[in-house]
Amino acid sequence: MNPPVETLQQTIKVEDDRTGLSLETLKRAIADNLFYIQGKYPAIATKNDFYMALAYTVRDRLLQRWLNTTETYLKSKVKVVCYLSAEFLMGPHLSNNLVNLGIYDQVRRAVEESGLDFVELREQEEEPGLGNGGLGRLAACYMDSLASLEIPAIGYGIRYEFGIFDQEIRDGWQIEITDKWLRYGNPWEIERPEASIDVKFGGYTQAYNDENGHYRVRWIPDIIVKGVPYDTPILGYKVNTANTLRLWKAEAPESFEFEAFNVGDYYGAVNEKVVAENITKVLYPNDEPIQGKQLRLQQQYFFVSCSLQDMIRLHLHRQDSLDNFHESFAVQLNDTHPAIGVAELMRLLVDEHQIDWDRAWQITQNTFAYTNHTLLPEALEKWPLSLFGRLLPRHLQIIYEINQRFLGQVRAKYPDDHQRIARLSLIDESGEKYIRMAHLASVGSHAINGVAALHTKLLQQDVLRDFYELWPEKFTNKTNGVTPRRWIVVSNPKLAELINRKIGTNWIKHLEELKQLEAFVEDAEFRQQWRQIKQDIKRDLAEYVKKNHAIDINPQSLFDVQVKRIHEYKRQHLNALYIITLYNQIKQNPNIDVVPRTFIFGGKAAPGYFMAKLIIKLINSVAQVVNNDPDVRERLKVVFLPDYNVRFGQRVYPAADLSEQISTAGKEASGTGNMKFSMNGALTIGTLDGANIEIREEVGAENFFLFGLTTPEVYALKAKGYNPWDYYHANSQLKTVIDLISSGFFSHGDTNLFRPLVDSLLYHDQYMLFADYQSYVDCQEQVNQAYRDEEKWTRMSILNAVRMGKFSSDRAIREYCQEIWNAQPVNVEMQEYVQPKP
Ligand code: OX2
Repeated sequence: MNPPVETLQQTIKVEDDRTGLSLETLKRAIADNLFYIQGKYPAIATKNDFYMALAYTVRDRLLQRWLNTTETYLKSKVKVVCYLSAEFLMGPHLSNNLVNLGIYDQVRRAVEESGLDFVELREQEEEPGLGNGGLGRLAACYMDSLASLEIPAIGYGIRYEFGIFDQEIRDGWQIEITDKWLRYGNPWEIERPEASIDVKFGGYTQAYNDENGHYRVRWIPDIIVKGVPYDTPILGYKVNTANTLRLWKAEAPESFEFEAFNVGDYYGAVNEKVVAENITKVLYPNDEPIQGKQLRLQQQYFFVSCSLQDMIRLHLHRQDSLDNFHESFAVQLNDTHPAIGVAELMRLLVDEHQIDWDRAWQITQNTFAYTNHTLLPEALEKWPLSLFGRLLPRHLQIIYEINQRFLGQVRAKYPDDHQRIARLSLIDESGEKYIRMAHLASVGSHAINGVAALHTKLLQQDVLRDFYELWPEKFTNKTNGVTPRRWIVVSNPKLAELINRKIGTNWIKHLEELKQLEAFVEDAEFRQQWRQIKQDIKRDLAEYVKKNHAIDINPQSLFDVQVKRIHEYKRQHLNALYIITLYNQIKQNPNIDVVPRTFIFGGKAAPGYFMAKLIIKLINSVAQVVNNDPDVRERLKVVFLPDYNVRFGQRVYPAADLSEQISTAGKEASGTGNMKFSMNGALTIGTLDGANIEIREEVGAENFFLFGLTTPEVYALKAKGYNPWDYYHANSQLKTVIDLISSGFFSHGDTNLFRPLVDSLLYHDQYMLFADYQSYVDCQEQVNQAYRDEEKWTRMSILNAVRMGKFSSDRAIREYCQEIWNAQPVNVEMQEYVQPKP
């Protein structure tokens, strides 16, 4: 037992190197950390050493808030939101923490007065790329908003040793390089081995009667893996709240090694360790599920089990009974990756805490809520029953039990509707048997949401239609949002400063207040300032591209940007078709008056996604021809910038004039890049898909370049029988473009290179590029006309940015809190640091 607190602790005032904010103190702290943590003095320190010294200096200044926050939550019985996500794409921490602490300028000065280059140090940080794209980045924006709104929250996920691969482009092709983000250490995390948790895998189950004669099941596993938590503070903007991101690393439990060692199987013991540690080695680099990969299911179960056991421990620390677990925690499932949590919580409650099934089920349903992020049928997760049963035998039994009771309910409501029952079942029995994870999530949750209005509607009508008919009250829409802290204040400080001068700083936490700036749209001086900022940032980007990629781009040209994962439904190749169209126009008439444009692409392709990789190759091949043709005379430039990530996003969104959001209607659940561009004053060319629809509603149809089929039109055309050849034959411009690719013009005469891509368009065109082609080209012409009128364009740009209030992640999180989680803000009081007596 620990001795009473009073005898151990005394309060001391700390205005020292560890927390002080004066210039002198900050400078001393950096020097001190360099010496005592990095073990270096300036003469021999690397840039990274200086970065680490700086990072620790900043971390020291948020620890007090972090500890106070944790303590506040432990002491009171407030409800804590637990965001379960296999991905958290946090981006660099340093700048964000400086902004949220409100000490950016002060620390920058201290660094500079120490004779160091602040920007150079800032760029040293390795970004934790623990996500693939939108889904992981959404989790990161939501963590920022939860903390900024002072909502108690924990983000639970996986500490992958290798995050998303680094992308290089060689000879126009994507090459994947392993991401060794932990190589030089991670100053933002703290390992908490004392809070480790055991997770079981494999083996078999045994029925038995307990001392009261109740029927029970125990699980005798094959192996046990230890989950070690690594905690990172997530500070809110100018508040005391610092929530925790808790990521689990898999290790072998020492006891196992020891046993094996005793029986002489030393190598076997070491191998066990290797197998265990493999679980959190690498992030699967797909934005679609990897069907049937055992390691992936192990990852999912591993982090979910650790997290739920952790919650139960925290709960029992605050009270005696698990009966009101759902009043302690609201658990959000970020897509189906953590959906196994439904069965795991049932197992923990029923098997390990002897709660009866019905009560456990009530608790479980009241605890979970499920967010769906995609309608693509190939992206709906399902696990082969055989694999599942081998790895998680007890969970399979529990899922059968859940299913039996659930289908009983369905039968009562729809007697004899066997097809409906088969469609709703948690088990797909149409061929090889599968567990349908979206069904498990839907049955085990009290709320189900899509991520944009259209997406939620389509969920209700299509993918989850039967569930919607059963429980319409469970469904709500939660349109995505992004954090204005990172996506304006951190990434676009010049714009933030202009806004601050006009309307103060309230907008940073109340984005809808940007509306006040509409009053300045007719102010010529303001428009000039607005333009100048965009111009300066474009010049910065041009310099960066020159320095890092040795390509000249013209900062006066229209910056047309498409950055996102490479996927056929996102239609980067439609953009490429337009570039070739423009190129052909110039070749036919070299003196044609075109608006100079720089086409900027960025994005990674899943390593096994052949067509996506071929699209990258096509873009680079077109770039090579267009950029080197003297007839083009620098009027068109095409650049594919390698290794698109959060950091590069921060550079490119503020520099964009035009944002490409051109997915086939009905395919992009929401999109979040679309919001980041618009907030930074880019205009959108887009389809009526995902959140584009709502963005257009907010900014006004006259400030949005709309083209393409609507979702009902897409469905109708598909139903009628879509034939891409009709478009090919009817549209000579389109035919010329396709023929040029086929001819080998962009591939040094190789007519085979792009054949798979061309054939897939001509023979299938699943994503209907040909149907939207002419509408896209015409719309791009409207973009050109608008860009020629500088004042008009600036007005449109301003109106886009200032009408984006709805798309703050603060709005989204407020809605989740009110309509799904029933979570309230909690004020964290700053206490003085309490140090143990010597
Ligand atoms: C993405 C969706 O594709 C995107 O439209 C959405 O904005 C984002 O999630 C955040 O909601 N994996 N990534 C996504 O869905 C899945 C599955």
